[in-house]
Amino acid sequence: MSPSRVRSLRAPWAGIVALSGGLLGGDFAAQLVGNWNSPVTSIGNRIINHVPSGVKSWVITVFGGNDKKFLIVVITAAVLVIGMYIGKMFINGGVTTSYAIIGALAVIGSIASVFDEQANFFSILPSLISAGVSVALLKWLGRESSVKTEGSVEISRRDVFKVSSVVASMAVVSTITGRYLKERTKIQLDRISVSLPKPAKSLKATDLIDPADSVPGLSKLYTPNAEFFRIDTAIQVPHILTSEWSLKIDGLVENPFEISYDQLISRPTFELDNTISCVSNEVGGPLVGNARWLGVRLDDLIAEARPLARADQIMSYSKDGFSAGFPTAVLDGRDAMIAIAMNGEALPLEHGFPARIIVPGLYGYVSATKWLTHIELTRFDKKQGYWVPRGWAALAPIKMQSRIDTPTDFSDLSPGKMAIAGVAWAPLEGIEKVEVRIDKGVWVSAVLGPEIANTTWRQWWIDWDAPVGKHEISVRAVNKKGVTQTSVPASVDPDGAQGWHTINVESA
Ligand SMILES: Nc1nc2c(c(=O)[nH]1)N[C@H]1C(S)=C(S)[C@@H](COP(=O)(O)O)O[C@H]1N2
Ligand SMILES: [Mo]
Repeated sequence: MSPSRVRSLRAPWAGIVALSGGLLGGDFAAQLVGNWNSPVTSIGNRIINHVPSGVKSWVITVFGGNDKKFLIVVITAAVLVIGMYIGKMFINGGVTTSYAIIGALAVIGSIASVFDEQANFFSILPSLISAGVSVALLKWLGRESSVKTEGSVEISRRDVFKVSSVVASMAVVSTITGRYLKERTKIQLDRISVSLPKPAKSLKATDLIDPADSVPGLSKLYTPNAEFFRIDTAIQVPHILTSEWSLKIDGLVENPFEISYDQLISRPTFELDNTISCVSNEVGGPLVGNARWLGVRLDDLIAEARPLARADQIMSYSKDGFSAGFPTAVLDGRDAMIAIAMNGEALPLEHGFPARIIVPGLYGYVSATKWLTHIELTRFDKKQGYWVPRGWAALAPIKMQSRIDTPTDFSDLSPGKMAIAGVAWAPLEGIEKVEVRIDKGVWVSAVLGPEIANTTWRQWWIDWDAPVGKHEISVRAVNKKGVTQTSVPASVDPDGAQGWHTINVESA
């Protein structure tokens, strides 16, 4: 092709790139927001609903089940034609006209979108985003053209190439996220369609009076799933369908076996109130939460595999390659489980759907494998869990801790009556007493919230009439064996933080 011929192709191509880039932008926004549709879909929907039935049946007879695809082909063709026209306009100096055409398309898309199901005022945003992106791309293409003398815009070959590459990458990204979101929706549907088994052993209803309802700032007794801390190495949450899930138990056992999700949940289940904490939780930190878990006994399952005497470690693996190991001796009758539900719902995707391990008294990194797929009986001198070679302890029981939730560190208060309140945990022993000390005075016993289990945290509070001035507040717990939480500080590394949570506040 001659150079001038190539140049004359630049105009329509630029228009097509700008217009399709815009549509991709709108489509991307729609993918991210559940009840938005991409402008193409909205316009397609209106066409499908309004096309005369004669035309519709003609399309169906000619294109059969591909009528939707036919519509997409028609719309794509329209985009090409309009894009070419916009490009020509733009280059020939009709910059305003080309923007006006894009604006008109945005109006059509917006009107189409408000007739979509579940539409609201914001449903027009994808169309507006599309128009915005298209205009921005055109501006970019024309940016080097020092004002359109004699009505023509210069577009450099380099810019056409750049903008085309950007739009092509947008297409790739949008396809990948589109696929990811579609898959995620599939797993979400699977999750909400799980019918949770009735536990053979039920705990009391969780609707007891929660002191957090009357003490502002105090942690709720049960941490809602949506507020539960999340710690994992997964860049993307693994997607596992219950129908495709299975758990293999093998290694140093006489009877290795594998069970499906249905087999798992048809075993006897039980409920467990249990607080889990991350070893990386600083004194006073947020990486701790309490939930009612539903699951299957882990010791029973392991016993069925008949471990060999030389196995001293239970190593669990997740679908994404994470692993965690703890001593076989930990299964001493405590309620360790393969959990399938959390606070009355199937495990949230972020918390390990369809199944994870929960072991009372152990930090998450040695026990609480999410997206569990494999348990191996092994030896500590043979295998290490994910975090152990990275400098964390092989054995990691949760340390006794107490935390001041309110007031918060460094806060400015108004003098007067308020509550000092928080939570304390000491699995498996349970919390006997929590004491608070203000300005290095005497330790005062706090009121304790409901005791639901020794494996959970306990809420505590005292009333305080804050005088004007600066104050230091500390808290410490005592477990049911009479052991007082140590004042000796330790950092989280290698086996968990310790020391008293102390905060400084000022009331003025
Ligand atoms: N698959 C997998 N499971 C995992 C982890 C992980 O990185 N991957 N992190 C563990 C750690 S370190 C903690 S503290 C807990 C946190 O559980 P949560 O995210 O449900 O609060 O999950 C554990 N289970
Ligand atoms: Mo953790």
